[in-house]
Amino acid sequence: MRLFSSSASPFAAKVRMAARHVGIPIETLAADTGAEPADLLAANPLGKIPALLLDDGDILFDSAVICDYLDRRSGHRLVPQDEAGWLQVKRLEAAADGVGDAAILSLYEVRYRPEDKRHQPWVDKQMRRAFRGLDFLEAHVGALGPEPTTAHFAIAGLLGWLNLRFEGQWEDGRPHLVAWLAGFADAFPAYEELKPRL
Ligand SMILES: N[C@@H](CCC(=O)N[C@@H](CS)C(=O)NCC(=O)O)C(=O)O
Repeated sequence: MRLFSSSASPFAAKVRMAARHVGIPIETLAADTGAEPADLLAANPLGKIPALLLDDGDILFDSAVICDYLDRRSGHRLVPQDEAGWLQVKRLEAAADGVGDAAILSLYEVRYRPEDKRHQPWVDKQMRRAFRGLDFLEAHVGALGPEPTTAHFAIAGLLGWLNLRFEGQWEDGRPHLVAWLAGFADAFPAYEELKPRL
């Protein structure tokens, strides 16, 4: 299996960690989404990473669907199958993914738009969304158990990425998330190797 990926992506880090946890080997292929390379577009018509190319040529995206696939392949070691557990994990995974989606859009506004074309109210809206999502995670992360799930990997990927891109801007008022990440890194030593990095 090959994962179109980048070292900084929070979503790719989530998939890398989930695959490592369940012992499914994945070869990572660095993809420059800005260049829209043909092999990435063949694996994901949306041109985004992560995208997974299976050995039989089948393709999968996005990170939530790839993690669901890893969950199925691993005999459900990533998502609890009881309804309450499933709801909790999928809700927190979606919240973490949504925070990442919003914060990335605000970064892209700065990265890809000429200064005179930037629309600050739109950036502000994305950041309000991201911070509300972080507050939601702050309120609920303590209820996650010790056994790693897709929610753990989504939150850890997200916070690792925020430490790269928004250091000093997300931690205040969110002590549970800060402590949770430190605890996760202790409990899942591969985090240090697999977390987002520049
Ligand atoms: N919600 C998606 C988000 C994927 C995503 O936005 N990936 C970014 C990199 S972190 C990307 O491919 N950006 C390129 C683009 O939007 O053109 C997921 O969970 O996989």
